[in-house]
Amino acid sequence: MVEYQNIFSRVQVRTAPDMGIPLDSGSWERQGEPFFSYWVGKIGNAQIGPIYLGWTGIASLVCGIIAIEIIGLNMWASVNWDLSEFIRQLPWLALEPPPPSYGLSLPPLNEGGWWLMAGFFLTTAILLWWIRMYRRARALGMGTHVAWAFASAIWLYLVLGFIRPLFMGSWGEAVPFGIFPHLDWTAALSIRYGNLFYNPFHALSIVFFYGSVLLFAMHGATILAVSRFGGEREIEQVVDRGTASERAALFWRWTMGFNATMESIHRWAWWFAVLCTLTGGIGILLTGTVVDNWYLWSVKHGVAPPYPQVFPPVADPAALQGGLQ
Ligand code: 07D
Ligand code: 07D
Repeated sequence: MVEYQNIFSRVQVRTAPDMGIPLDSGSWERQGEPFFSYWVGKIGNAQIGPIYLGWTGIASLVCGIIAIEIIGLNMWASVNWDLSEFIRQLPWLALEPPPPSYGLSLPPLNEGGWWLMAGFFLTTAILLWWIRMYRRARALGMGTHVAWAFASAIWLYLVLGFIRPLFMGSWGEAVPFGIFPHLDWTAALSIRYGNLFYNPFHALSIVFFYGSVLLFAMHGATILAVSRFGGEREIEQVVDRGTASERAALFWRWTMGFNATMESIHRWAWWFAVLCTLTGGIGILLTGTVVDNWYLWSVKHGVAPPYPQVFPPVADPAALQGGLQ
């Protein structure tokens, strides 16, 4: 039976490299001499390249490299250009957004200007990459589902670093660049706005996040389990349900009474992934703009109980007779 517990790919196609379909005249040539790799073949297709660059791809890479360079050099400067300290402290180093006093104006470079510039180039890189994905899908006559799923992640990214700061009137609201610093920001935002757990959109985002993991595990495991019947040839199994998809369906109908189909499971996966960042972005956009304290909001709406009055109310000393006025 161990023979059928296949976790890593065991079949590798070795033939003349597949160059892909001919492209229309507006497109670039695909770049690079294709080659095969045994170890890459264990986790995916053994053929590497050719890659399609195109001008959106090149422009995106250039912008991405500029962004990383601005971030990296600023971090390096913050440890006085000491290379070993830069490497040692890298996870803690940051490029911070401007202080709140600058609002949405252009700050000096060393007070958030570099952050603004890095953000501009990173965002441009991400948007250009989105265009690239959309256009490559169209060039292949595919649907644009991947691009729209990516758009949902970009939505959350834009809310965090651009749209919400715009509504709040300050770049200082945005996320810093840095590995631990961006976690500190995440924790601080939650505390500042009364515990993000009480934000129903954060809860929804978690539902779809956990749900994506569960669905991915269920689907991946199911297909591996029926791959001895050709189950990984999913498309054939959609249009001509074979014994693999029959068994996969039956397994879930037996164990939980309901089953997705070979087609619908991919819609489940797509929607769960997309809704994670879609609901998340809504939750963050409401935070500080519409709702200032999610815990008090929950108390008001009967979701959370108020804290019991254990101690007598505290009087503000300044308001007492004889206090400083
Ligand atoms: C596995 C695909 C590959 C992608 C990887 C990430 C960079 C950044 C930059 C050194 C699943 C590549 C990372 C290019 C390098 C510098 C300056 C995707 C896979 C491997 N986070 N976050 C991480 C980003 C936010 C949070 C890790 C990005 C919000 C928590 C990595 C963004 C909030 C935890 C990272 C972003 C938040 C992390 C691993 C953008 C709320 C962790 C990511 C653009 C959502 C985890 C030390 C990963 C960790 C982690 C990147 C935004 C919270 C550095 C690029 C502001 C709680 N985040 N994050 O595997 O270990 O993703 O942190 O919005 O615990 Mg984050
Ligand atoms: C960040 C989308 C943008 C990414 C893009 C990718 C590159 C790199 C490199 C290829 C991740 C660009 C990529 C540039 C290219 C290479 C190599 C997606 C991003 C465009 N939370 N929380 C979430 C949980 C708490 C907080 C979501 C759990 C505390 C804040 C998720 C817990 C506090 C925010 C989630 C928990 C807090 C979130 C993120 C538990 C901290 C957000 C979904 C068990 C003390 C974000 C509405 C996601 C959000 C978010 C989970 C706890 C704060 C479901 C499980 C209470 C501020 N939290 N959280 O997909 O949307 O992110 O909130 O405790 O902003 Mg949370």
